[in-house]
Amino acid sequence: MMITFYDCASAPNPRRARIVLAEKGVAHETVQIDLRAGEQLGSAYRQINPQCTVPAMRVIEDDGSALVLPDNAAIAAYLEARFPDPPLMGRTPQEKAEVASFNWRMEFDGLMPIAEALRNSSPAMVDRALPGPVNYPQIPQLAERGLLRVQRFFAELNEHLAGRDFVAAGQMSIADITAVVAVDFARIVKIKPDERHPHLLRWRSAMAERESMKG
Ligand SMILES: N[C@@H](CCC(=O)N[C@@H](CS)C(=O)NCC(=O)O)C(=O)O
Repeated sequence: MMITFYDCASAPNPRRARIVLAEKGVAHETVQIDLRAGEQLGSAYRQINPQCTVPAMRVIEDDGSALVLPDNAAIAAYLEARFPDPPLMGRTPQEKAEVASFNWRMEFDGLMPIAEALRNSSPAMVDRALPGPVNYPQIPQLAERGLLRVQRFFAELNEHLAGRDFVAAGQMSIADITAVVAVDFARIVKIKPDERHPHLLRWRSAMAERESMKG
């Protein structure tokens, strides 16, 4: 089998898939897509991923069949099924449900408001308020709301992590990965955890010990 991973070293969403690959120790080749230069919208990449986003992954199976995974959800589901050890999406039905729920919350309450705050205010992203093949104008009020939601996300995550080592199901999972990526990416809108978030800071330091988190 051969895996080609379409990455952008500076972007948050590909980092999530990069960490999953590292946690599972999956061999792959990496191709960097230059988002600043708009390579994701060019015809070459569009043919690989019509959604014009990273991450994406191309898999050539041993029988020669090929498959393109166009987003984090597909990549995580595929890697978990193909390389079950270590599990990152829970083991039992209950754990799987809890991980899926928290992963979505980390995405919706964490990554999304950061993206809203950044993409609706940055002069470099005029008309690129959403990723993907269609241009959308910025809505400045969404940037303001995004900042409020990021603050709330930090406070809620901190409370949730009191007495817990992991975000969901008492084990390392994609919910921790999405949460780490969101917390780190919040720097781009000048929000960082501080003394108001002791539980979050403890969890983040423990996560920093993992080899997968270093990239
Ligand atoms: N839901 C997608 C979102 C991917 C996404 O938004 N990626 C951003 C980079 S972090 C992107 O490709 N942006 C391209 C653009 O801004 O044009 C996933 O998780 O894979």
